[in-house]
Amino acid sequence: MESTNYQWYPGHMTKAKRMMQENLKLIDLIIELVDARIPYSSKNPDIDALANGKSRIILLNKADLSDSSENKRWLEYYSSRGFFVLEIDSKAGNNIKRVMNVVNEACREKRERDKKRGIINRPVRAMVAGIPNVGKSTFINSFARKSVAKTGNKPGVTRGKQWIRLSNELELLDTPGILWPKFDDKKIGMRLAFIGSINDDIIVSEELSLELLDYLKEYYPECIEVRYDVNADKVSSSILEGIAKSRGCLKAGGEYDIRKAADILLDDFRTGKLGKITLERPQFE
Ligand SMILES: Nc1nc2c(ncn2[C@@H]2O[C@H](COP(=O)(O)OP(=O)(O)O)[C@@H](O)[C@H]2O)c(=O)[nH]1
Ligand SMILES: [Mg+2]
Repeated sequence: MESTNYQWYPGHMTKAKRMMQENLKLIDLIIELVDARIPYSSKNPDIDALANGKSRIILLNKADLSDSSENKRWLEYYSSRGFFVLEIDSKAGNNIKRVMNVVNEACREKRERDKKRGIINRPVRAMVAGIPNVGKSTFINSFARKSVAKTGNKPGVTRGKQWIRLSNELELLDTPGILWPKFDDKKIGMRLAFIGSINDDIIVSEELSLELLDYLKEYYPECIEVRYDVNADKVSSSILEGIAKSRGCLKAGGEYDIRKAADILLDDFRTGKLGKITLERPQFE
């Protein structure tokens, strides 16, 4: 299992890409997980070229942590781009039962094509994919538990790969495809760091927290005000100082410990204590 704060080097990316290309040969359907708090930046764009011709599902995972009105807009956005979409919370299992309906929708055309060619009873093969820490393993466990329990099926082994037989119509590759996060753009890198998906060491937490505050004070000022009792209508460095003050983050000499306040803010955001927050707005053309 890949770990949290996975560091990506060119070697990792090449390997992930190669694995993805091999797995894509075996499947009909890609179930791609993105993080509902950053549905754009947590989606690897390279997959679109590699996935040419496959049925596509996008699941907005961790929807328990994101803004539900923004979830709706993102679902619309990806749906308008030809994806089948659903918001889910893999950890609590919310909406997981509906995934099978979306799978069936996404595969309808393929099944009809098969039928016309006289191919019957060939299950659709799917793979779960996404960047590290987006919730792939949690989702597979939850989805498999919910589906397998109903059908009483067992995992199967085929062509050297482990498949989980979810129904007579669907088999899921039991190891997810790891997509490489793409952060050539500094903004994207920042957003991936906000959710804790790339190593904190790359960007110092103080800088990161100031960037987060720039966004929060514009879109979710009440979240800052409610949690820290700090007026959000100030420059971000003053807000951070206000957080240090209200949380009693002091250094030995009595100075505010800004680094500590930054870590509190980032941790509160990541764990949802700040509220349900989405950090990106879809751009409809
Ligand atoms: N709040 C929340 N946490 C989740 C959800 N799905 C996964 N997680 C958490 O995200 C972390 C990474 O999940 P994991 O399945 O290991 O991600 P993977 O690297 O893509 O396989 C774990 O701490 C999970 O408990 C979700 O829908 N909501
Ligand atoms: Mg995993």
